[in-house]
Amino acid sequence: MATSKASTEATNKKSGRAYPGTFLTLEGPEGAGKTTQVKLLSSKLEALGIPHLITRDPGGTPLGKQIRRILLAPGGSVSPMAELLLYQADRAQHVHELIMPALMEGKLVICDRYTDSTIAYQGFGRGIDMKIIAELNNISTQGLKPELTILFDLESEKGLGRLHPGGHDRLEREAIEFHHKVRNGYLSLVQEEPKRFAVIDATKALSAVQEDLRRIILERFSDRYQLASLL
Ligand code: Z5A
Repeated sequence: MATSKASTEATNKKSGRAYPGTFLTLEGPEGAGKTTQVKLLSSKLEALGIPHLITRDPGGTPLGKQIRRILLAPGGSVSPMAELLLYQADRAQHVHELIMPALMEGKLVICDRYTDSTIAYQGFGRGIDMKIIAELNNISTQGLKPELTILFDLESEKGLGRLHPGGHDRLEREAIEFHHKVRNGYLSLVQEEPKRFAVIDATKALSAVQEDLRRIILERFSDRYQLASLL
């Protein structure tokens, strides 16, 4: 969907954002069900003709797919700082190549994981200095922040239990203490920024979680997109 410069500027003045689109991110510990839910949501948005982009971090671009392979390969040796920088390299490319252009076209952009994952996993999980993470998050995204972040919350044991025993990738195979720190990290982010976050109880049945997700999107963005039939 092409958007003229004049209409973009008009939308910007009205919304106060630097782009006419809407940026929403999904977060959560392992096995929370984000990927499953976003697929269900995408078919509905498609059916309603809502201009949207569903993407994921890491791995949203061709370069990101290569970085993702390195990051998640089981048994690979990646130091905490190298890991942090690889996630940021993926994100810099992702924002530049995919996310920002889609926002400039007025799309509803839904990204499965973003900067909060880095705070939760590399910050709370690995213990890297939060100031370094905040600075790198800001550089890699050119300051682009999500308007709304939906946290799919569940206990680490429950999420990991949904994956096959021992986990598939390098991060899933971390000790349970690491996963506890990640989950608690997310919960403290919600406390710090209650207006940006919405929390879904990810232990509910698939259909109930999907309904919660749609309801939140409908309530927040029906003034921008034709979402009346989303539920
Ligand atoms: N990471 C990081 O460290 N730093 C960063 O900055 C970023 C990421 C951006 C990305 O891997 C990894 O990188 C991730 C964080 C880290 N950690 N790991 N590993 P990914 O993209 O492959 O993984 P993920 O986002 O964590 O996906 P996931 O763990 O597979 O979770 P999910 O997408 O939330 O869940 P799902 O695949 O939709 O569902 C998992 C299973 O549960 C599946 O069998 C479903 O059928 C089942 N499921 C889903 N919902 C339900 C309900 N409601 N009830 C019962 N069963 C369910």
